[in-house]
Amino acid sequence: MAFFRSLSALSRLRSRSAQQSSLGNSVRWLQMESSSDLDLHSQLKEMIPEQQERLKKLKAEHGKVQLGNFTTDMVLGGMRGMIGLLWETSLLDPDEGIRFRGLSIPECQKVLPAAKPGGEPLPEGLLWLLLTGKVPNKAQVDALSAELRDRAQVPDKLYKFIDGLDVTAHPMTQLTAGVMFLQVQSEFQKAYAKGIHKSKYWETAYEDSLNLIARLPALAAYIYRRIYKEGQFIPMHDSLDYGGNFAHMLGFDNPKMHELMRLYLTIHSDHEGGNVSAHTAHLVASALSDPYLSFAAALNGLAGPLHGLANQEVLLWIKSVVDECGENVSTEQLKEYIWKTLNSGKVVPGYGHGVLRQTDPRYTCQREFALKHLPDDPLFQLVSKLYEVVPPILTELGKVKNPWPNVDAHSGVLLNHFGLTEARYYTVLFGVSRSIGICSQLIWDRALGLPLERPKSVTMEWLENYCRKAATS
Ligand code: NMX
Ligand code: MLT
Repeated sequence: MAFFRSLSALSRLRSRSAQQSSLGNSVRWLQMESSSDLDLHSQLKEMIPEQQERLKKLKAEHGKVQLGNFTTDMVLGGMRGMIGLLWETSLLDPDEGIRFRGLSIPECQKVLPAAKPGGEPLPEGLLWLLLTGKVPNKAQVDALSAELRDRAQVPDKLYKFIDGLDVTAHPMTQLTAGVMFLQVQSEFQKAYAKGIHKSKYWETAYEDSLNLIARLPALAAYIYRRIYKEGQFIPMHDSLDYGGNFAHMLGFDNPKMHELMRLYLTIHSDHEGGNVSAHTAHLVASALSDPYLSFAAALNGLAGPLHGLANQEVLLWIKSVVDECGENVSTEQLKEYIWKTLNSGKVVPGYGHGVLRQTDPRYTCQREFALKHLPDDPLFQLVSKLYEVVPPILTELGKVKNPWPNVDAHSGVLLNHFGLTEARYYTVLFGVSRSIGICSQLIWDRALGLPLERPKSVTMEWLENYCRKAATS
């Protein structure tokens, strides 16, 4: 019997390593289970010295290797394409889209543990993957779910503080203010004030990060219920996973909405380091500002309409199409509406990207979710129609580098379908998810001792003189 058990364990391992080789080589698989295997902190502690050595070797052996030239266009054009940051948790390919520690979204959907067989990945599993580069098993993810629930308590004073804000304040403003309120709990800040050695920074950054990730759903749900549900609050469930619990506290207990929330929180978590929110957090954290300060800064960037707020703008724009043309809008009417938007000097929200040059795989997996769970939803059908009509028009404009939809083009109609109709709230969901990626990298920033970020800036006069000299030499 024992022999058969070990045979089947062996074949499980074999099929895992076969999967591993086809899934990219930065991911490792966990194969043993002891109590320390269930503990994320112990796993990290074990990995850190090895990664510190790796960075040291990279600097010593390849520190002077050129990574490319940069041009005046890049300096004037928002640093597109300039490599300038180390970001370990994910990498974005312009055509393929995001890979989390080497794994694409469909691969994550396949290998990360789900709440039930065949379901969407649990965001706790993604957190584990981003932090360690290893695919966790279900027991590890369950342990992390329980740990996050244990850390989720927020002081009542937080709610009183939020109540002191104008209820009409944008939900993102309330979220950022709430994060700043929680900053007094920063263990990193306390340890730094006591003069802790720099080799120990990551430990308290880890504490703050896990506490912050754990506490955000309660804060975010409070803001939602305060603004839209007459302040009738729903306490945390004592056994649900992170995504399920968040949906529950918001007031949504349809199992499909729980699945949507798990998928949503997984796919919005990280998009390499150069996007506005991640880069902001990385920059602020490089001054040794604690995770709360750094993440609050990131949220302020996410609240901009060219970044995270685009998810709000998309649903409002789609609803304005319906208001003006009805749900059964014809292709001709749709084209006219898009041109009207463009001719009034606005962007078509949810389309285009600073890096991507194809349809965002985050869009595609949301489309697959819609095809499975809400194929007849009229707004989903409108989103599908836009996919056919918008790209040729943006291409015709002649200046748009990527005419394809991004993550925000799809998320609103899914939430709207399950009753979360308040578009102004959508960026808060993005923010809760983004904490997972930003905090994971921030812990590594501290573990690797990454330095203060301080690029060089120049004036137009400096550039003019430099370019003149370059032309004559
Ligand atoms: N609608 C109209 N014009 C656009 C669009 C669009 N969707 N996308 C790009 N353009 C314009 C852009 O405004 C710029 O015009 P101008 O030269 O007059 O300033 C020109 O095309 C070239 O821009 P790109 O180089 O293609 O794009 P860039 O990297 O500068 O900006 C975005 C990327 C995402 C800011 C831009 O595509 C956009 O504004 N999209 C709509 C807003 C949106 O969906 N943002 C969400 C991005 C994802 N996220 O969650 O963060
Ligand atoms: C993101 O998820 O951060 C956005 O797609 C923007 C970006 O990557 O620049």
